[in-house]
Amino acid sequence: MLKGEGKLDPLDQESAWARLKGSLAKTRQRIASGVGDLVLGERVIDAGLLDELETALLGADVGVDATRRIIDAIKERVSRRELGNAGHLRQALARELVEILAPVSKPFEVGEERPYVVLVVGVNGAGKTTLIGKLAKRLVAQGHDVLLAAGDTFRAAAVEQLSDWGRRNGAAVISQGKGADSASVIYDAIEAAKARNVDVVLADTAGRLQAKVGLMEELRKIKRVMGRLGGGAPHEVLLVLDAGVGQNALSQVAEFDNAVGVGSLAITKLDGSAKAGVIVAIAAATGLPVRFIGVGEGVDDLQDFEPEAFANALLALA
Ligand SMILES: Nc1nc2c(ncn2[C@@H]2O[C@H](COP(=O)(O)OP(=O)(O)OP(=O)(O)O)[C@@H](O)[C@H]2O)c(=O)[nH]1
Ligand SMILES: [Mg+2]
Repeated sequence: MLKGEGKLDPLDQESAWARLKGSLAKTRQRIASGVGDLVLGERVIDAGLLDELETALLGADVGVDATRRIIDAIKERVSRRELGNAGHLRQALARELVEILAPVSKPFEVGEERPYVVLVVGVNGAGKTTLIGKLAKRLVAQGHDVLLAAGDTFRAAAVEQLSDWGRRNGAAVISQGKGADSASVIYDAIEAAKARNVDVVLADTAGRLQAKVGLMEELRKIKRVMGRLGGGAPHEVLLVLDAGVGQNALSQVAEFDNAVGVGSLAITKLDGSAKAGVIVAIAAATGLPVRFIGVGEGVDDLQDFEPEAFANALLALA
C-alpha cells in the first residue's frame, strides 16, 4: 500500500474513535462496575483492589492467563512503589494491555502475489460475508481490482448477500448458486481472477454448525483444490470471530487452525458485547495478527485494530 493511502482524514478519525468507544461501552461498564473506585481514582491500591481488578478483567473475558500476567505486572510495580494512586493504576493497566496487544496489531495489506487470495473462514453468523463486503469496498476505494468468490453454497441467501455487497461496491462476484461444490466455485473464481488480472480474491465460505466435521472437511478440500492452481493460494486464511462468544473463541481458533491453518484474525461484534476483553485473551494465547475489529453493522464499522485506541477506549482514558 502507498504511504498514507487508505488513511482516514481527521473528521473520519474522530467518528471512528467515537464508534470504537461506543462499541466498548458494555465491556467498559463491566470492568468499571467491578472496580468502581478505580475509575473514580480515589482509592489506595491494596490487595483488595487488585482482587477486584482481577475479577473485573476475568468478567470482561480477558481470560485467566492474560489476567494473571497483567495482575502480576501491576503487583510488581506496586511493590516498587511506582503506582501512587488509582489514577496511576489505570494508566498502568492500559500499558499492560497495550503490551499484550501491540504484537498482534497488524493491519491487512494486499501482498505481492497476483491474485492475492484471502480465504475467509469462521462459524455461522461470525460476520464473514459482512467483512468481505466491507473489505471489498475499502480495497476498491484504494484502487484495487477485487473479485468475490461465493464459496458459501450452503444457503441460497448467502450468494445473494455476497452479490449485493459486490454490486454496491464495484467488485465482481463469481457464484454457482446453492448446493454447488464450494471448492469448485472458488477454483473458478481464482481462474477468472487470473484471466481478468484481478488484484485480490476474497473467498467466502459457509459457517454452518450443524455438521461441523463436514464443514472442516469442506474447508480442507477448498484449500487442497486451491493449491492445485499453483501460485500459492490461499495467501491468507482469515478467521472471523464473534467477540460475543467469549472464551469459546479460543477453541474456534484451535479447531480452524487444525483444519486449514489460520493466518490472521478479525474480531467482530465488539459493540453490544461485554466480552470485548477476549481480544486480550486471544492475543496472549495465539499471537495471531488481528487484521480488523468490527464495531457495528455499518459499512464503516470495520476498523484496523489499534491497541492504544482500544485500551484507551476500554478504560475511558481519553
Ligand atoms: N453489531 C454488529 N453486527 C455485525 C458485525 N459484523 C457482522 N454483523 C452482523 O452479523 C450478522 C451475521 O453476519 P454475516 O456476515 O452474515 O455472518 P457470516 O459469518 O457470513 O454467517 P454465515 O453466512 O451464516 O456463515 C449480520 O446481521 C451482520 O450485519 C459487527 O461488527 N457488529
Ligand atoms: Mg456468510
